[in-house]
Amino acid sequence: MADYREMWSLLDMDLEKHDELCAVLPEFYGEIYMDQKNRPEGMNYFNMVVSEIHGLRVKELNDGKKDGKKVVGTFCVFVPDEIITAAGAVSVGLCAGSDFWHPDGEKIVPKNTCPLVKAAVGAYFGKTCPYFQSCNLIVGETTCDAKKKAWEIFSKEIDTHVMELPQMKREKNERHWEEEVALFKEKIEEVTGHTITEEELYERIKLHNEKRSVLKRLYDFRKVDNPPISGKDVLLITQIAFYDDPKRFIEMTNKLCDELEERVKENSGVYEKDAPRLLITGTPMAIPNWKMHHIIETSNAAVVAEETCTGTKYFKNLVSEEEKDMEGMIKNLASRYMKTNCAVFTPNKNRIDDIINMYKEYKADGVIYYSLPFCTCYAAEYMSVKEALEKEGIPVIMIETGYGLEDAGQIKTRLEAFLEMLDK
Ligand code: BJ8
Repeated sequence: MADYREMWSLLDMDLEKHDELCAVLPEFYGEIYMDQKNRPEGMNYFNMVVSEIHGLRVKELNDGKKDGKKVVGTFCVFVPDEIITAAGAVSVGLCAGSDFWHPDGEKIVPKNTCPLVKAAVGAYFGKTCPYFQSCNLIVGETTCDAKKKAWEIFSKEIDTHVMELPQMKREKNERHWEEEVALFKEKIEEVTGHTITEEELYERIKLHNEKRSVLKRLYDFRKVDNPPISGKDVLLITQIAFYDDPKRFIEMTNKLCDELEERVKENSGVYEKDAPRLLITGTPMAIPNWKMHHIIETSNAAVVAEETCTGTKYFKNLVSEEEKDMEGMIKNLASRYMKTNCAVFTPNKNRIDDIINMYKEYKADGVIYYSLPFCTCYAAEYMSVKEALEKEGIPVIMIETGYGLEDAGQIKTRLEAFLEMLDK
């Protein structure tokens, strides 16, 4: 990575502490990613993005800011990127996936807070994340309790807008969500000083649909008998989708998909023959949380899909392109986002259907129910998911784990026992 110290210093970052993070990431990434066999060439672009994670993209954001562009940080797949980008602003995902940020987070939130929230709080207040430092606005949502309280903490320091996400999906809740999406548009217009036109919003709806479609194209390659790309690589690409420039991301992912198409024709895969195929469901895996995938894929098994927000929840369902008037587009946006089956909803039966359908579609042999510690909604939902999967004869195991590697050996042992009992 080039020298960005001047930029980081202008962003008021804690340079010394940030150096510690920069010193460990390349080795960590190298161990997890660069040793994979038969990796597609197209992954070179994503390697470059990671190597420049706190450099090039942050520079792009800050160059844009000099031209008046605003940066908006988000934490949940319910926040409509279309509205942010239609106003000429840039959207970046801020969920944090490393325990590097926990000590700073624990100075502010209780130790027994979900690792994702604790890391985000630590990244902001420890001044070690240039994305946070670049934001003009952050957008929260009323999803889980940990996040709701985090918005109150952030709002003392930075302009914070909270979208009130209903916890049920009745018709009145859908109407309420539509109002929230309209209010969000007003807030974005206020922050950017730009009134979004119908043409601008329509163009952005098409662009983000295109991004969803390219991710779907990528995930479809994992359905074949001999997948041409690892689960670890696909997870990385999805994580990058949250902060890369959307047009460039679409172009580079399509390029990779062209290569994967050729690989499928040549039957060139990345796993051992007959490797057990696993579907992961549960809490999101923010970058650089690659722990579960790494344990699975170094245990001679394959991750063939993720029913998570850093998986299919991010791109499933397109926004209807039928309406071109503002009211119709807001309605269509609200309706698409409300189809996301997050465990904060009650009831949340559709998530179970999604898991069963994906198990069949991706020809999985078993399901890993992944939960971050202290995430009550996902942990509690395990009981009903397990019951439904068992009825269908689908093997499932729950693994609750945080970001630290201290329990990696124990997880590997449990996983190996689970793999042995799969019908392979
Ligand atoms: S739509 S999953 S991105 S809320 S893991 S912080 S729920 S205690 S991240 Fe999420 Fe939106 Fe739902 Fe997806 Fe809370 Fe649980 Fe932590 Fe979580």
